[in-house]
Amino acid sequence: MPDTGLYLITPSKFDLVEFTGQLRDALDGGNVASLQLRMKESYDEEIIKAAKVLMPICHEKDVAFIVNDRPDIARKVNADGVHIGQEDANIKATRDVVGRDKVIGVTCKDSRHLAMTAGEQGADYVAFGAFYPTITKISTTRAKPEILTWWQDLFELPCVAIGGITIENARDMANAGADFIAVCSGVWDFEGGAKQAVKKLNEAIRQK
Ligand code: TZP
Ligand code: MG
Repeated sequence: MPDTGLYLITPSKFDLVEFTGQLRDALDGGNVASLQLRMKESYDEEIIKAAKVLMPICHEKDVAFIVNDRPDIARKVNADGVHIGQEDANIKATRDVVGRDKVIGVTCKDSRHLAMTAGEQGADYVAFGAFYPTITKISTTRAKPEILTWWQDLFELPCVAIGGITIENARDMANAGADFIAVCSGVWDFEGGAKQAVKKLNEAIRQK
């Protein structure tokens, strides 16, 4: 099985100058597959401005840039993809907005049915969670690691594990079958700094 990838998620609110430094630091720590811009408390103009600043930093390091919730903004800034929830736009409408060559990721909570439906409708990855307690997202479902193993055994489409993932539990997610682990506070709030967090997460998810 290939190594599990690291998928970073931005905090929902941040100072752009400060976060730019934190992101550069994080990306110096080791391999990162993608960054999701998840600005839940900002105006469109702020999201677009952040995308314009952060996306080139990601692209310098071959990190895919994914916009949360908003196919329209993903298209406007020419991001690499969009991550949508069950309450956001549907997959077919999202595909029409972002185009065939962009990534569409879909939150499937703890539901096998939602994940299979997302796959049938053309999602490029499915995300399960939350696997551990998290303060980043308030009302969220709890998923068990078995859902990752079940998905990995049956389907080719990548699965992303999300919710409360830290350097302590990342290996369990990788061993359960996560193609990617998505991490927010486990990186940005790590006491040793974002660079160390990325380094240690890489060590944790590397297959031996
Ligand atoms: N979806 C399910 S849990 C979650 C999202 C966006 C929050 C992930 O953040 P953290 O800080 O890694 O738990
Ligand atoms: Mg959403």
